[in-house]
Amino acid sequence: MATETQPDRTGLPEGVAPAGAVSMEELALAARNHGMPLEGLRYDLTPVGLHYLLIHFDIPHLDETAWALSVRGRVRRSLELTLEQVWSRPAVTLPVTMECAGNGRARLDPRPISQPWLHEAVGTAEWTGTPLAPILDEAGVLDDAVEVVFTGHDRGVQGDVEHHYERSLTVDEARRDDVLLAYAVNGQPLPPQHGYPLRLLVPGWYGMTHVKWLRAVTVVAEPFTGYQQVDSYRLRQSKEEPGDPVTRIRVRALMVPPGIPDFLTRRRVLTAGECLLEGRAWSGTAPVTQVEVSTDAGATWRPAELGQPLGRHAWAPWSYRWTAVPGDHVLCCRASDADGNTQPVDQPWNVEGMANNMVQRLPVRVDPPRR
Ligand SMILES: Nc1nc2c(c(=O)[nH]1)N[C@H]1C(S)=C(S)[C@@H](COP(=O)(O)O)O[C@H]1N2
Ligand SMILES: [Mo]
Repeated sequence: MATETQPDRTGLPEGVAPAGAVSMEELALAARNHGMPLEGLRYDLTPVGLHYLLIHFDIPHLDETAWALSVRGRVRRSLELTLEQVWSRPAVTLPVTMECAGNGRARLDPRPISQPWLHEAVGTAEWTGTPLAPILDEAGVLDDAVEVVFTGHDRGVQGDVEHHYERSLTVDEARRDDVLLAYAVNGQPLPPQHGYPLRLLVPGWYGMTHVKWLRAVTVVAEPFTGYQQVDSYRLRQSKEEPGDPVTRIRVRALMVPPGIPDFLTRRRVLTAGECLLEGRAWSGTAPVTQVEVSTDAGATWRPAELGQPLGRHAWAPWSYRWTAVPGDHVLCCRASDADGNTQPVDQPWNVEGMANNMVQRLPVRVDPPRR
């Protein structure tokens, strides 16, 4: 008989589990919310079906003829925008790398119980939409406004609190000219799973900010205290602390796994000789300035060649020529940005496993050339 063995959680606080085996509940989340297979790092723009997905509740089934966006709250006049009206406004297309704030969580010890991402909760797409700031101007933001709340159509329960998925930004952040209400991705209408018919796009910020299936934009005079703002997406050592909010994407590089994989373990096997290691690097705070590669588990580092990104908020390609010699090796890559940030080798822990950017470690076996 199959049993669902739960790991021994003695002595651990609620919401975390020992490193290693994930639960059936985490598996169910992982089956709904898929990552981008790391070979997808080869594309400048991630094909839509390969882009990672994170959906807290259910994908809403929305009828575009009935859909409208309400702009309301601390504004001189409320607006109701139909999809036609959104489409007829000035359009901007931006290549943007999006990463889930929980990326890498499953490797922490103890492991925060949530969507068990390994490395692949990232993707880069060309998003098309209309800038939010002129819409806020038309509505006329009142002087006492402090934040703008973005509400999705999806509703569910998290931490015993029933709510619509909602997040806020300060008025200044919401007015940045690259903040878009997006209706297309890679030249196609948004598919249901990515927020059809309209989502928020906030380049540089972790994924949770880019609210999908928008129904309302509400200007408020008090800081927003919804579940996804103050009970989640905080950097803290215990659930009792308020913690700091998760905001912009920390610098990170990932590598296309070289060679070929074993089906079950995904361990990589390569043939000795010249091997081009390649990947992408990004940062939501400042341009990436350097990527380094280690082929000896982080003991020594050498600079990789860094290419140009498609845009300020898109990942940059990098490559490194490695002469692979037979044996077992651990490959690593790490990026730095113009703010002087570099990826950590050991990840500082936090309750929700947020904003991880620890160096990727990729064990490979190099076989002698076949004769
Ligand atoms: N309405 C709504 N928006 C949402 C979410 C959600 O569950 N509901 N998930 C957020 C999170 S945590 C992430 S990482 C991104 C993922 O966007 P994607 O699925 O298009 O890649 O959407 C964000 N926007
Ligand atoms: Mo996320």
